[in-house]
Amino acid sequence: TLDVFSKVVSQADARGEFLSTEQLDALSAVVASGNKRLDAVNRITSNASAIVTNAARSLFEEQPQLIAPGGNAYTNRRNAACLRDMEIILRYVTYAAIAGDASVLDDRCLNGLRETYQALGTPGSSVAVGVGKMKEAAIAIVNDPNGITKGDCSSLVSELASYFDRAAAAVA
Ligand code: PEB
Repeated sequence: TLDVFSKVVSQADARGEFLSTEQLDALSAVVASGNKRLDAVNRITSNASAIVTNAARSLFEEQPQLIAPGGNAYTNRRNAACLRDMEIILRYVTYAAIAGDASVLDDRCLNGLRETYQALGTPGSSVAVGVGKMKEAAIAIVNDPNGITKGDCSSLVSELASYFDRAAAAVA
């Protein structure tokens, strides 16, 4: 698993070249927005359990068949497994956000997840809906102007959104 710096280094090394101006500019932007990135991940991390439980509650409200007899999240054990899965996915999204690179999310969380869900009879499209709900909540928390110096977080937020989208697409 790589962060945005090691990713660029390995790409350059694979070609036996120095870092390009474009690569250096991109890394420069990552450094310049470093405090925003740390604040965003800190906010999501501090609110992780609320993000997960609210998303799951809303998913089960929309898709009550999941928690009805015969549903994949029926029984406390499976309901807990569902919350746990959502938390795992959110955790890896925060890792990707801090690394500035999706590889940790891909390699440690999403790789093979679709097949796992198929084997378990877990509806991946429902997991994807839950992930989308976590995305909306996380972005709202990151963009909350309370208690922070107002700044432009649009590029960081779209990067963050892309990690949630990637997780949703991997299981949908
Ligand atoms: C992936 N999820 C489940 C299992 C695994 C994962 C490996 C089987 C083993 C177990 O139950 O613990 N584990 C999880 C993950 C990683 C990992 C993401 C990444 C590193 O190691 N059921 C629903 C909802 C959805 C859900 C749509 C949103 O109806 C999830 C939550 N996952 C769910 C459920 C189970 C499960 C297991 C209910 C239990 C299924 C069962 O045992 O029948």
